[in-house]
Amino acid sequence: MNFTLFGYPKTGKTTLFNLLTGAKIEVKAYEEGKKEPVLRTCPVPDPRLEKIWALYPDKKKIPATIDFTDLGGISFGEVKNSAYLSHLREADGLTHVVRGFSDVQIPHPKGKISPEDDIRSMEEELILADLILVETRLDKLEKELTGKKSPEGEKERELLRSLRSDLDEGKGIREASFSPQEEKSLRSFEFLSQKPLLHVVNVDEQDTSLIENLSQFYPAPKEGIQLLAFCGKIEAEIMELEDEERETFLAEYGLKELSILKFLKASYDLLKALTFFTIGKGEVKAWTIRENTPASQAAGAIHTDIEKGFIKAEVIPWEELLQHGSFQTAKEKGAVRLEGKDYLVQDGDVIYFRFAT
Ligand SMILES: Nc1nc2c(ncn2[C@@H]2O[C@H](COP(=O)(O)OP(=O)(O)O)[C@@H](O)[C@H]2O)c(=O)[nH]1
Ligand SMILES: [Mg+2]
Repeated sequence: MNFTLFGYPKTGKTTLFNLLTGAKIEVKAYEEGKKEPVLRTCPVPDPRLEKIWALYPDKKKIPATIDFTDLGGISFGEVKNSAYLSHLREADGLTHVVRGFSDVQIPHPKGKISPEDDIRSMEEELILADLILVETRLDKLEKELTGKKSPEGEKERELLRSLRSDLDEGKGIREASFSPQEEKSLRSFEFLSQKPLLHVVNVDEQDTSLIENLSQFYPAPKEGIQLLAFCGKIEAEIMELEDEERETFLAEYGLKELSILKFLKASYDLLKALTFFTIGKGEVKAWTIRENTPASQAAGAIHTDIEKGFIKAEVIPWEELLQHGSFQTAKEKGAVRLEGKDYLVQDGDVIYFRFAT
């Protein structure tokens, strides 16, 4: 799964990307950074994996991962023309990094630091990019439908017209609800205002109290949108320190925790993702999938052969596994359930897949 970091220039995108992924890409005050998007995979810390692995310390421990892309800056008003537009459309979720810090050396293009204005502008820009897409498709569809009967085409036209009127009113597509069929016909558009959106405000070193106090930036949260704040400068400095010193410095700056855990939690929530675990011959491993994934498809995350040859899933919630001390003991006690291919995998399930080759 991919979360793409984007935003206006000099907001702290690369700073955040470094914090999330441990990449050490240089951040600069004067030049634009790298023009090519950079992708890194971030291991997801998970205390449950640690506990399961503690039952099998001889095996390797392999965390789940989530991909982040650092996209580079987009000028105000330019999202619809941006060379990055297709990258935004490819993403599973969008992280909009918002300038909250003041620095006279790094002027804001609008001359004013106002996270709430920039959040609003960006949401409007995403909606505008979708509106253009809808209108282009509608124009084409109108031509296709002149003098020709196509119930399917007419249905699509009706749906797109209703989207157009929502977008015209400034409503993002994620605010509308669709039938499964409509959902399917919209999927290939990859609408930006339908993607999960995380606004991340990079606050000033003087304003760290805002991190826990976000309502002024975004008074009315909407479905599929979340808001977080962090201070890039302080966290980048803290990451330079040894592990033991980090806690002390966080406290000194009045920060509760490093933001990575908050980001990952928000990302999982927004993507409606969950984690399940497997205990293999040589490794204890965590996997990320979407909510409502059937067992056979979850098996496919591991290997397509396991999906193809799926027979049954042996399932136990991680906490119960810990009570029994091992998968084998749990099985002997009858605590491991046998589930079929349609079983919807739950967050925290430990699964052994039976399959035929
Ligand atoms: N004062 C201050 N400067 C920051 C902060 N975060 C980033 N910067 C500076 O802003 C400049 C641009 O940062 P960068 O992460 O490259 O932003 P990007 O252009 O959005 O990728 C660099 O000089 C950073 O040191 C912050 O929280 N406070
Ligand atoms: Mg950058």
